[in-house]
Amino acid sequence: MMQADGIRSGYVAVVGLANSGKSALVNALTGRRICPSHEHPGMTRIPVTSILMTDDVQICFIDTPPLDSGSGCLPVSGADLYCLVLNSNQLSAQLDSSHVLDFLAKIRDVPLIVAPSFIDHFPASLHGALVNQVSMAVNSTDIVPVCSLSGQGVQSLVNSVSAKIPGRVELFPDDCISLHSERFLVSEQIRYSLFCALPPEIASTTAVQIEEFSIRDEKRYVRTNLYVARHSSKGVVIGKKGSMLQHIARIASESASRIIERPLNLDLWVKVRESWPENREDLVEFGYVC
Ligand SMILES: Nc1nc2c(ncn2[C@@H]2O[C@H](COP(=O)(O)OP(=O)(O)OP(=O)(O)O)[C@@H](O)[C@H]2O)c(=O)[nH]1
Ligand SMILES: [Mg+2]
Repeated sequence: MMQADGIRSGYVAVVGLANSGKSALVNALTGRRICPSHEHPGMTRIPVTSILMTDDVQICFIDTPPLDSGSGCLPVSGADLYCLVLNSNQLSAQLDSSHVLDFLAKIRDVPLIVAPSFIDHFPASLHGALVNQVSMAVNSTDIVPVCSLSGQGVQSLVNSVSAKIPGRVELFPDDCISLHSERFLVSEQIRYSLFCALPPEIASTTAVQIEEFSIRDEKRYVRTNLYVARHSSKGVVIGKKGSMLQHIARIASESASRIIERPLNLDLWVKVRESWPENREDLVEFGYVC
């Protein structure tokens, strides 16, 4: 049902197994690279929102941690719609996965759209077969194959999602791009830059903690501590004469300043918090668990 002002709004949780392409898809759907997307599995550790505003709908997409990483609970409750992303390269295995089957059993009456991703790995003549395979396994008539890198299928998916968005009034101001603070969005881009620059075993055990988030000389000044879990990692993160740290800062500044639309002065400091990934208090402090 359409409201008087013509805008309908809703929440769409984008779910799937690790590395199925959820974050890349949310970025393609909204046209903003708010969600860190990387080949390292488990890149998304907590739900991240990114909002799409069109002439008639406002959709808050919620990128979620992998179904196979968590507690077995629904990744997000209260969504108006779920979009299940399945990697087409492993379609049979993903459809048979106990995590996917558990998820499908739990969502009950919430509408579902399935988006087989990575269709660029298949000739167009096989895309129909992918859709058929999904339709035989999943109780959904909305199956939209996508490639997030080229954008193929993304507008069709926006159309399918829009058609299922409820008749609720506009939830957020027109210029709202995410429900998170700028500070959080910047810290996620710093975390992403670690994966781009460092070996995965060091990136995944380096926590990001912003100490100061202020404006200096019309730039966003961000002083950040990077906590490594071992003394031996500190030198790797700093690099020869600070070269690695500069490389990390360059990647993070470029991606973060695009999101917050302001130049960034990123001041990175490397500290050691021995074995923090094994310490629950540290995990809570760094935002990895609630
Ligand atoms: N070729 C191709 N690559 C893709 C596609 N979608 C995502 N990728 C790449 O696959 C990798 C994983 O994508 P993500 O979007 O980070 O996957 P994810 O499901 O969010 O992963 P987790 O956060 O670990 O659960 C990244 O390197 C993406 O660039 C696609 O449709 N085609
Ligand atoms: Mg992700």
